Amino acid sequence: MRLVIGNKNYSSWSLRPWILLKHARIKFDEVRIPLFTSRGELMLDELCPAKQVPVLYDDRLVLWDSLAICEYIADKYPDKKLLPEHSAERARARAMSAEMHSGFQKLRDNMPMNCRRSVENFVPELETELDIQRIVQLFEQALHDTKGPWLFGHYTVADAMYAPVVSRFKTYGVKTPPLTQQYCQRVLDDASMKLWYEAASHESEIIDKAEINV
Ligand SMILES: N[C@@H](CCC(=O)N[C@@H](CS)C(=O)NCC(=O)O)C(=O)O
Repeated sequence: MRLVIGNKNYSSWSLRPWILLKHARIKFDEVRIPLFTSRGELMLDELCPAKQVPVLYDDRLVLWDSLAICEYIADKYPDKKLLPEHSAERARARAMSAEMHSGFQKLRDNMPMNCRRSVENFVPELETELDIQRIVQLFEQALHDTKGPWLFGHYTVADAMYAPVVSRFKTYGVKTPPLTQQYCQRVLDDASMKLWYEAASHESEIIDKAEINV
């Protein structure tokens, strides 16, 4: 399998399938596209049917969307249990992942993932704060119901889908209640997340629109 991703510092959609594969210890090759550069544009044209990352290549299959890739990995490796086993829990994990995939637009616009940055005194505007509150509500509910340590007890697609949100909470200094705080720390301390951060720290490209001014 080959996973095409964007800049590790900025590409939140790329982090999701990448961390799922790493966490499940599934071997894959990776191709990194430096987004918003002329070389990156050529690579997007060549490798990405929707001109976006991530894209997974597996034999003849070309899969161009982060959530579809995560679901495919869960299907392909059932022994890794990357979705909860019980159907109701499975459905909840899917709803939570889908809400991330299609929602939280204000958070995405106003708090872009930026692993290297630590933004002091960030004050979210109301609609962004509402996105944060909804995510915290989802985390608290899942962690309360399953007793953790991951959102659905063991590591699932839902944890991978929310990994970039945890990164944003760190970058922008979002204060959260204890259960969520513990969970966020676990995500950030995870060996795979540390590998991603380490690689991001060595990247030199700057994507201006993801560097917010406060
Ligand atoms: N819905 C897509 C979104 C993918 C996406 O927006 N990718 C961004 C990078 S994180 C991208 O490729 N941007 C490059 C561009 O738009 O030129 C998914 O879930 O995979």
